[in-house]
Amino acid sequence: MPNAIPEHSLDRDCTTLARHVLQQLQSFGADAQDLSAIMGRIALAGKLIARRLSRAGLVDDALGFTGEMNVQGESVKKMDVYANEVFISVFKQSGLVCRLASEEMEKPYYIPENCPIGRYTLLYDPIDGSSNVDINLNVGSIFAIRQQSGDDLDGEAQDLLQQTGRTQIAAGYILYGPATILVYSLGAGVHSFFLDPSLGEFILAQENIRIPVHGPIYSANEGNFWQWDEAIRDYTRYVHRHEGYTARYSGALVGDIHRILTQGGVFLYPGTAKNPEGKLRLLYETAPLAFLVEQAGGKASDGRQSLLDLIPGRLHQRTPLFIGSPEDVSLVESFIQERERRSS
Ligand code: P6P
Repeated sequence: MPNAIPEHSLDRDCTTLARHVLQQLQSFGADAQDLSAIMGRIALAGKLIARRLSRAGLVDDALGFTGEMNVQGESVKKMDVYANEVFISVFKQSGLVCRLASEEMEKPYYIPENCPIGRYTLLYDPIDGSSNVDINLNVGSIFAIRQQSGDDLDGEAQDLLQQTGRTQIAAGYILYGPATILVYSLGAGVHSFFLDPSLGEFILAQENIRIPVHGPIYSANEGNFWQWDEAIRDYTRYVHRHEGYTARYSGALVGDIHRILTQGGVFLYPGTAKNPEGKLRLLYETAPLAFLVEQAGGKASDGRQSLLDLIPGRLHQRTPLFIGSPEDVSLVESFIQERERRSS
């Protein structure tokens, strides 16, 4: 009997995230199973957060501010707290990770049970772009997985402050938009999954995503124009004056990055005179995204060097971010180099 359902669509529907991880690693060994299970937990966190976001307007106490300030000095949204707790809850009893380091927590959360040394650390921004939550615009979660090294006896996670982003084992994001999608890399290409609510599964959509070498989009908060270095103002004037560029900026990093990953261009969050390090955090925002974008053939720098070569001095260290198509990131860097040449 001819196939009632095209073979490929059935096979695709069976390519869940957990299965894809094992395919990627070409192994069914213990480490591969652990990573597959970790990604499955991250997917579960994404489903729980997506469900909360879809009902937020109907659930008491889901929206608005808690009245607290986080370690970043930012007002905390109720959804930030909820999403942070979701990641803790899905990993607490998993036996898969030892520590969770989050934008929302001053210090890492240590899993209470006895955790074998050398296991994994989850670094995450539970809700990135939370200013969009109350107005029903897209937000995201950003995650990275690293191997714990050393014994961390003092509970300060010092090993995280001795490694570059190239030690990340996996990284990615979940974008909560009209559809909920998960984009990740284990270091062998970038792959996307769509959440099928009818199945409750993230199903493979695209493998080996490649970012265009150049694209029309530049994504920056031009409200900061007069706080930027002259080099970034030079770049901005350039794209204003040349055909073929268009500005897109959502106020939520994950959505802006996903647009650039798909259509090409560059996202900029430069430092300013007041905050030379910029706003975005290295360990759980810019390094995971740099890992992912470089895996897709893109580029990510702090304006002078690859973001993946930076070693954080503090858990919540911030970095300037220029990320996207290689030609567009290099163009921004060329304006920085030109200004430095002139001033030397
Ligand atoms: P600004 C959200 O608060 C965030 O961390 C990123 O998601 C976003 O790209 C950036 O900050 C927006 O910052 O200063 O433009 O509001």
